[in-house]
Amino acid sequence: MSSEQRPSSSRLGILVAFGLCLAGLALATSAAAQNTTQITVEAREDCPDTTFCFAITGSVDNVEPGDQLDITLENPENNFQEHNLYLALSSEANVGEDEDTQGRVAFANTGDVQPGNETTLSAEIPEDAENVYMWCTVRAHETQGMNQEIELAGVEEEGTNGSPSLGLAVTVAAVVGVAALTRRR
Ligand SMILES: [Cu+2]
Repeated sequence: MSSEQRPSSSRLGILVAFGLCLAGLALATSAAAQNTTQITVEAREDCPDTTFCFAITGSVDNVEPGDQLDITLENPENNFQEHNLYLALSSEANVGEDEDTQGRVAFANTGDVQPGNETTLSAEIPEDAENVYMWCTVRAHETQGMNQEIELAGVEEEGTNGSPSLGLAVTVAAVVGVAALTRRR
């Protein structure tokens, strides 16, 4: 490499490195974006297959870890009992078992709602969640059908494309590259 070519090639290198910086920051920022999903859950006492159940209005198909989930729990006035809604990681709940899930494992809950009332709960889905379990803690409602599991979208293996760690790694590599090139001149 001749001495005249060297300054222009390192200038090009700096431009490429700055470009990588911007791409890395964009990746890191997009992966951290938080969405809000609004659903309504009706507490039902006249379910087709079970004594009690939840009936969801609205889609939970695109709820991701780190998102905000706003749930309005409605207890219709022709119901006879109070109901509530608790949210936990499925891994900490007794999903599909005959045993009640303890309320203390919940990361959010509505408290009891009497017939004719409704309440809205704003919950942030934990970043390490894969599936979320919602259930009613009143008496034996959970094992009598008042439970539902939500499978989260966008749950990936660590280090795959689009993760915050990849974006940060690209940014750090680009900054180190700029520092090295600047020192050489
Ligand atoms: Cu209930």
